[in-house]
Amino acid sequence: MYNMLMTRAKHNILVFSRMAEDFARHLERIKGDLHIHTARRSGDIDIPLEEVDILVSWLIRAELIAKMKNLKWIHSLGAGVDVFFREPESIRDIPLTRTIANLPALITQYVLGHILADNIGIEQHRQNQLKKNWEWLPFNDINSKTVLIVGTGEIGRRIGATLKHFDVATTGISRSGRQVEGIDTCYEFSHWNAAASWADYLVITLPLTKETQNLIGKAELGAINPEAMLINVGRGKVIDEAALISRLRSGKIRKAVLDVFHEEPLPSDNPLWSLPNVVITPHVAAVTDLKLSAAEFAVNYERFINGENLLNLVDKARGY
Ligand code: NDP
Ligand code: OXD
Repeated sequence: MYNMLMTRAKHNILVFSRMAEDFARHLERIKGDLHIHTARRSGDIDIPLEEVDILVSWLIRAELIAKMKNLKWIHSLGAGVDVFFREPESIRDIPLTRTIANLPALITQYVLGHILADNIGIEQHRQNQLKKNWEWLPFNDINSKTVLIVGTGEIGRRIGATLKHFDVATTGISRSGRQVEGIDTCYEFSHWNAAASWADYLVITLPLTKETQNLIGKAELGAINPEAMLINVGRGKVIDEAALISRLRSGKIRKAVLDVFHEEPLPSDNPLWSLPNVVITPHVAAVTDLKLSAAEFAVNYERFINGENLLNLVDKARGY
């Protein structure tokens, strides 16, 4: 609970983002004594940093946050909050919330799109068309496939629940291994080998934390069913990228759809660009809808001024 007297006062909100003005426009509906400042880069900030009460951002340097000495709340404009934990001392004991909004729905469409396209063989049919090649390709009902969802949080659960409409068998892996709605059976990561060797599609939706960095290493990649397609929409650094390249090159993993990478933008000399069995997208599996996200923020702002617990709070100890 927050101190009512303190939180009833005027609040300076700094929206620091390349979409700052668009997001701030939606905040104008919020009633109350709040002053919204927007900045796309540090040079644009028009308020002394120690006067910022609430920071709304996603990609921001720790040194800037460290100078906001009176910060009372940080809200991430993205679902992944790993950037804030690069230098955790900068966020101190300040509550950190994150955006959910449209992200699980959108990322589900991305994942489903790629799974269905692969299962139907859209790319092979297109290649055949270009060669005027009338070739019958097998097209099995997706309900005969198994999808392993690694990370059964907001995004993983939504993907699982949507796959259920196609009667797909789903397995989940999470830190706790707790059973969740929308996924048939969930396990802890210690069951990776069995689950990965069984799956036709593996969907990684893990956050990047100290524990998940390189969690899927050479041995774990080695356990994946060679016929499987791997989709990574979580964070690039949860997979050992060099080991992944080697497995893909030797065909020991059939195909990968990658939206996130160790380094973004993906450097032009990264071998992933030219592997024929890799589909690369530039971290677009889900993009925050600013109106929905502002509405989510507005609900939390009301809770903030009423001294209530904030929603979508990040657990600082776990880092997600
Ligand atoms: P949640 O916090 O809701 O869920 C995270 C899941 O990961 C939980 O199931 C958690 O387990 C599991 N997990 C955490 N640590 C481990 C571990 N060490 N071993 C196994 N499982 C673990 O996150 P969201 O679903 O909302 O988002 C997931 C990630 O997706 C974000 O952090 C972000 O990186 C990424 N993302 C990518 C986008 C894109 O455009 N590509 C867009 C939006 C998000 P448990 O349930 O036991 O706590
Ligand atoms: C992310 C996001 O965390 O886009 O990647 O929200």
